[in-house]
Amino acid sequence: MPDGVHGMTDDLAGFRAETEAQLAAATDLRAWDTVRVGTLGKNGRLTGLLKGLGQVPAEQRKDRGASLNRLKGELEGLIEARRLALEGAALEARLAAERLDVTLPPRPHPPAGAEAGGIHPISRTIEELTAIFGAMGFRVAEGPDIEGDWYNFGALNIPDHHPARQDHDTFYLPAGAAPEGARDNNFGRRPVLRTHTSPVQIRTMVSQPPPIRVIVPGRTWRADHDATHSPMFHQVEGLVIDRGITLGHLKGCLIDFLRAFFAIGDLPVRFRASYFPFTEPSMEVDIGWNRKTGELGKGDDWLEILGSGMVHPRVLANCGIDPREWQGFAFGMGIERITMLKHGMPDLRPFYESDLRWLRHWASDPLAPASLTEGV
Ligand code: 2U9
Repeated sequence: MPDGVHGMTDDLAGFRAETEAQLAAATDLRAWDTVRVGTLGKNGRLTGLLKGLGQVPAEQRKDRGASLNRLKGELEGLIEARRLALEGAALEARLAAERLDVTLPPRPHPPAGAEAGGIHPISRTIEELTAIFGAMGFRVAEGPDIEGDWYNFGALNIPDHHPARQDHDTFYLPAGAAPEGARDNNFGRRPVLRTHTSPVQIRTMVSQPPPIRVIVPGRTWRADHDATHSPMFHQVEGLVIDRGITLGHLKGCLIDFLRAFFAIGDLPVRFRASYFPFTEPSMEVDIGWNRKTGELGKGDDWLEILGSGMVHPRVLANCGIDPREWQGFAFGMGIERITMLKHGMPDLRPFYESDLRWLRHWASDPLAPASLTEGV
């Protein structure tokens, strides 16, 4: 039988040495895998030798088989050892490259030569509202600026003849201007720029079962422009729906909120009967202040700060919620207004004028967001 065919001239020690050299030359796991497959794989060199065993003359087969099996064990050991070595080296290299020196001093903020960005006072107030109401278990809900008539008015029990419906208050848009999602329930009327954030509470009630606790900060739109009114302004509204909710819950919640927001622990708060189509009874809420000095919490004058009430049973029914089982309260206030009062800002217009001097003066630190533990 010619040599070579049965591998008799294969120098197993040479094969081992060659494989060892190939492994040593494989400096990453890809190269290592090529060696592994070339040796132990289906068409690998060792596999080929084992397959050829059947053609080895019977008297040599036992010795040859034993040698090959020993070699196989050795090669498997060498290959595995190389894998461990390469993986270990890769890990070491990563650890060295990604090393963090935790003893370094913090980088200066802002970086040298750059101006720090700041949080706009409207955004800051929204952060504070979220921190205060968040601690009471409220979540933030959002919705579209372009609304359907039913969400903005109809569902809220605002009748057709209500002044808020008239063109001089409301920005109407051409039919078809509403984006996907706000086109439903227009009742064939023109889309509107939402005049309050209340349609978001309607969307919340329609889409999820009670209990509900949400606040809704966001942009609102009314055709009105002077020192204290802007055609675009921000509101925050709140809604609580649960079993057995009373005026007592409303009062406790709003008194706690006002004292936290204005950071005056004994801020006087007064509730005064009022009227809104979507709440019954309705109450306007005043805080104590000094009209002459503008100081909050002291003095004998009252300042109206927000509106509130128990959600009208018809509004609950409009949203498919049974008012005999569920009750709730709601409130609403202007974000610019409470921001101006808190900081003693005299004019509303600079909020939107992008005057860098004003922004630098009123911005707050982006690295120190509002939190109850810091005091808001
Ligand atoms: C639903 C049910 C009831 C929200 C409310 C007020 C009273 C209110 C104004 C304050 C100043 C708006 O920015 S402002 O002009 N808001 O007085 N808002 S109760 O009542 C709701 C809302 C949604 C479903």
